[in-house]
Amino acid sequence: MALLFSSKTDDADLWRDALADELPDLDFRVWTPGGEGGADGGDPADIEYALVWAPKKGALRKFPNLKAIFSLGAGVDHLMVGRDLPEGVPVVRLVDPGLIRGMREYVIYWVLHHHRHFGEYERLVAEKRWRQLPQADTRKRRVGIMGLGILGADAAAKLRGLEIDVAGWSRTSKDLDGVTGFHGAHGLGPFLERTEILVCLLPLTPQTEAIINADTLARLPRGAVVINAARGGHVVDEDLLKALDDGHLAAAILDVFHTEPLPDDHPFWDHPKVTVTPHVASLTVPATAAEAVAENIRRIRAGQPPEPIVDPKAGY
Ligand code: NDP
Ligand code: OXD
Repeated sequence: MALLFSSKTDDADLWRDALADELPDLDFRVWTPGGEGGADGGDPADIEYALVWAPKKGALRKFPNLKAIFSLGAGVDHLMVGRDLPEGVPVVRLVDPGLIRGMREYVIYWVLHHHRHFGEYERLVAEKRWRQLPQADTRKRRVGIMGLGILGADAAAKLRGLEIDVAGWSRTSKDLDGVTGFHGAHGLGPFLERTEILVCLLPLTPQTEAIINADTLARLPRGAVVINAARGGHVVDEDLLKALDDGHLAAAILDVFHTEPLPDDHPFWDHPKVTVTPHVASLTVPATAAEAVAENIRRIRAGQPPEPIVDPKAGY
């Protein structure tokens, strides 16, 4: 029985080696990028597991013995929308310690960049100007994290470790040590009103699509900073640009975009208040992620459900 691997960007050899360390008996087969299947996937009846990013619509339906679809990323929006997945086969999210560490670093780096005015120092130093700006009190710096899941909760805890005043917003109520919790539609306004640096770590679902828009941005205090490390679909680009241009927002750090790679003519590239990173806030690390995939295969072999399974209704 075999695992089918398919991705245009992830390295099949790294995954093969990492999974072989964990499960030497696993038959690892690479599928045509894009998920065509067929010859290089071998006999469809052999396939028990799929490890994929964004297979073509309906492509996973041809495997009658498929037991689980493992996402190659923490986000599953690319899998849940328009893929026509086989019914009854669980989609399993990736929880990778390497991915968690990477996201934590990205968030802390950019929060501190703005908290300590390092962008302004870069500009001053470029003009050979020796000027010391007032140092804000860390304990009064109010960071707000949208999404308190695997990645958001970790980033919130690590920012708390720096004594930053952290709040979080989630769908259901959360009680995280030292983190001021807000949840649901009624909690969004008060959460935004107290947030100087907004970090988006939400999954992209019909409920969270376009959530960073003119109305929500207007609720942030003047001079706020937006960091989006989740999905481009969370942001209404025109509204963000307007809020930057009219001075309401001080800066935006954007890692994810509606179209990736970001098109050459997109205004984000050249905007003086926007920093673009190429969807690298955190990359899946096969060496650590394979452990989680292997553990779930062991669970399935032992008759237990894999975890965490995506709730198709919630979309994440
Ligand atoms: P999780 O599923 O663990 O957490 C999602 C969080 O969002 C939960 O706290 C959930 O609330 C909250 N949420 C979901 N829907 C809503 C809603 N309608 N209103 C309010 N809160 C909501 O996800 P992860 O932390 O693992 O990942 C988050 C996202 O980060 C991924 O979906 C992916 O898009 C992105 N990502 C980006 C990367 C990059 O390199 N740029 C790398 C990895 C991930 P509740 O707790 O109540 O369920
Ligand atoms: C992910 C990503 O979802 O890399 O893991 O964006």
